[in-house]
Formats: sequence, C-alpha cells, structure tokens
Amino acid sequence: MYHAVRMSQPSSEIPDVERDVDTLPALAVSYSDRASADADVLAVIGFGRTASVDHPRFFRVHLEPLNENAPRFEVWRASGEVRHGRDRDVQWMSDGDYSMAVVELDEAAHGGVIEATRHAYASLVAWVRASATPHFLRIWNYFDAINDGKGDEERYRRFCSGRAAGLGPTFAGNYPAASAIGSRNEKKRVQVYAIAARVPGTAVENPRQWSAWRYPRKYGPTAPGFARGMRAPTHSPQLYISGTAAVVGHASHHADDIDAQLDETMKNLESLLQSAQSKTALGHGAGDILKVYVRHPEHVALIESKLRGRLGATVPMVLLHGDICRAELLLEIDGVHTG
Ligand code: 3EB
Repeated sequence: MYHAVRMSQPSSEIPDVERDVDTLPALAVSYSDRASADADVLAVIGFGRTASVDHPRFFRVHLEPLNENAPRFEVWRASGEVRHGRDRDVQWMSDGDYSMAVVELDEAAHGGVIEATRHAYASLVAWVRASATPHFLRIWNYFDAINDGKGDEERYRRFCSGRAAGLGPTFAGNYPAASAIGSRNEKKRVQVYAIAARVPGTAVENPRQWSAWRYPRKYGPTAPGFARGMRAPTHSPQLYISGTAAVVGHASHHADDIDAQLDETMKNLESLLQSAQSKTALGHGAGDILKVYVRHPEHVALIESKLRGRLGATVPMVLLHGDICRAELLLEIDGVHTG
C-alpha cells in the first residue's frame, strides 16, 4: 500500500507537498492534575474513584492509581475544535481528524461478558465506520474479574470471543493496537474505548512475539484481535504501543518473578520500537508517556524504581492497579512513543 510504504521513510525525505496530503497532526497526550476544558481537548480520562469532574468530554476508567503523586487525569489534545455527543451507547468526541469513542456496558443488562463485549464492539465499529474518522488506531479494554473461570471459561477468553463477534470479519489480520486489563468492581462492567482517525495507521508487529491474532488454540478458542503497535498516520512518527508483557513467542515467561517479567517486558518494548523503525529509545521521544498495569500493589516500588532507572526521571508514567489477561503475568505496559 502506498501509505504503508511512505510511512516507513524518515519524514525528512518526504517532500512537504506530499506530506500534507493525507497525514495528520499528532495527538498530544499528557498526565495532569487538572481537567482542562480548552477547546482543543479531545478527551479527559479520570483514573479511579477519586477522579470526579464535570467536563463535557470526560470519562472515567475504573482502575486505581498506585504510585505516589500519581496524576488524576490523562488529557488528549487534538488540533481542531472538538465536538462531542452521544449516539445510543457511544459517547464520542471528535475534531474531524481524530475521534475518541467510548462504550461502557453493564454485563448483567446485556447477557453476560461475551454478549456485552460483542454489543460494545458492534456499537463502536458502527459508529466509527460511519464517522469522518473510520480507521481504528487504538483500543483500550477494561472489564472486571478478567481471570475468573477455568480454561476456556476464563472471562478473558470469553471476552476475546465477544470482541471477535463484535468486530466482525473485516478486521482479520488488520487489527488496531490494544490493551485488555482487569478491573476489580463488584458491579461487572465492560468498558471499551477507541481512538480512530480520518487516515489509516500502519500496524506493527514484534519479532520477539507471535502476532496475538495467531496465538495457538491452547490460549483459548478465539485468538485476541490486536496488533502489537500502531504507527499513527502523522506528519512525524508516533507509535501507539499495545499492552506489552513478558510474553515471548506465545508463552508467558518468568511466572511469579516480577523482576524478570519487567526485564522481559522492556526487551519486548525495545524490540517493538525497532520494528517500528523508531529513531529514539523508549522514554526519549518527544512526549513519550506510559501506563503500567500492576497486579499486586506491593510490586509498585520495585517497578517504579526500575523503570525510572532505565527510562529516566521525567518520562510521565502512571501505575494502575489492574489484572493482566493471563493469571501468571504480573505487569503490562502500554503507552505512546512520539518521535
Ligand atoms: C499478550 O501479549 C498480553 O487482548 O487486547 C496485551 C495487549 C494482551 C492486548 C488484548 C492482551 C491484549 O498477549 C495480553
């Protein structure tokens, strides 16, 4: 594809005229203690219970921040003026180049985790495809009790089946970047939110890891539909990094060893950035930002100090209390790498 080829070249070699044709200004994402209501704010996401705010483009994720002085909000900024609304189950915000679309459903009201997930995905796909921004770049999935259930009854595996049913066949082998994390609320809900764009991005896979959508049968009846990363269709390079854990090939490594899982995860992240032809290391791009999902709060100090040691003191990161989709995995990292 013309687009994919062009995006693999350094932007300095692309003539200005061509660059302006169908690439977008990059979204800016930051953590903040303020829920800015500026006109260019695409969305404000509040972390956990404490974050509560009256803002037209606000939504909350039900994961509690764990690090000291953790920011309360994640703020996404676009370039144009942002409009917002609600279309049945979909809360949306858009500047015409990018959209954020959010669906949160009560499982009990929608026939359980599979059916609620299918419904959430079908709603998102219908809204995004009919919008000015029909191309998915990035999806986050948060739902409760992700590891409950044995074998193929595990809720993550059932979620994967609902997701595949809701996405439909058109996504096969052409998935957006994603994270899937377990929250811990008694009232079981499925929350799915997506960034979509007017111009398609380019999916990136990781040579250290099997593509998730090709995972063997033993991990469940329906392989997880996501790409390891997505290069945004931006003037200068921007990479959406999927949830990354200590999975090598298709197997989890270092069960119950947080130190080794963190090292393996960092290797996976470095490998993904190489595969995306990134010019800068993780934490050293312009505006890099990370989310670290942590299963056991007692691991927070170790994880934070190791990450700070490797990435420097300034890269914005929030550590969130969340369960990973395989019971033996203790942490997962996602983020955005710009440049
Ligand atoms: C893995 O590598 C870890 O199901 O959307 C990471 C990112 C993981 C996204 C998803 C799952 C998902 O398989 C788990």
